[in-house]
Amino acid sequence: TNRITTVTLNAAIDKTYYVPALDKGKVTRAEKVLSTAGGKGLNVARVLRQLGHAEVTATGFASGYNGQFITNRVKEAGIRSEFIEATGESRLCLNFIDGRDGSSTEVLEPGPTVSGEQIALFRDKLARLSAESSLVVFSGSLPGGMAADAYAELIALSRAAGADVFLDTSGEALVRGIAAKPTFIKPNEDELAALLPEGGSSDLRESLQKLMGQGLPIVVATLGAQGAVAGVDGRLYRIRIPKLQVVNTVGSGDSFVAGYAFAHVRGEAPADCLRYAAATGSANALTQTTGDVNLSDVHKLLSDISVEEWL
Ligand code: TA6
Repeated sequence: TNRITTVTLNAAIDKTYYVPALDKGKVTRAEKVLSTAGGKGLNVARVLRQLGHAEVTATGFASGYNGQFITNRVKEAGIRSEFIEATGESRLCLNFIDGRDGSSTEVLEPGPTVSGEQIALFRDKLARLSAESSLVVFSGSLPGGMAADAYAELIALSRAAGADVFLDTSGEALVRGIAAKPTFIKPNEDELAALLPEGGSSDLRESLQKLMGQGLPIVVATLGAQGAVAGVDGRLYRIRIPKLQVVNTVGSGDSFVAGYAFAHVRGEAPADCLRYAAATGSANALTQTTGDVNLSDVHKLLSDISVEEWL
């Protein structure tokens, strides 16, 4: 089976507000509001479907009326919905796009705390879903109630069930999660340094090499308009993207992960996975909706992206 399962432990309704101007202490009226099923893993799941991956399952915690909105949207997108209901209401994540310069300002709610009983139910579900998946992608922050090393434990569980594992998170959850040696991580530039015991170096190449040396096969650092740098199976790569007519960059990191996963499960070479990932991440920035790509944009972008070995 080529099923990909994405894990969103703190699912959200992502709301994007297009406002003429966002000024602190002032009233502004939104011109347009877009609502989607969010939290990083759900963006990955949706974009995988848009790329044409048929078998996608989404799991994690979703709660209350907001949880119902989220799971309805998931099903409408052709994704198998396997969420555990937690207590309370799933969170809202707000993104205000300022009409003057197109900049994004995000406000993310903490979301509900999960109980030990709910975590146990989730573990059982994850074990079952992992056994029928070739890849499990863990994305986003941990909800209240889950320990900082939760990802390490869940990764081990998915691995034991036979699935390959990607991890895209930040902070302490990432620092502790990498102990379980996920196949793919995507730290930002600051996190790269924080992941190395000696505080790392300012040299990106050295940081990537050290992390690969720790047994992490694929390490990618995305650099916004500058593209990305990556270490894959012992080799370093530099990825450059074209200048984009940016509309909404929120979810571009998740779209990058979806693109990489899509090519990776098809056995593509590292440079091709990186090119497909960068095209998918870039395509997301061209649409108004968070975690949303047009396949035609992805295909057009592919030829404008350069992937070179970084010698
Ligand atoms: O990557 C963007 C985004 O997925 C938003 O859509 C929003 O839901 C947020 O990240 C959530 O991030 P978190 O790490 O808290 O799960």
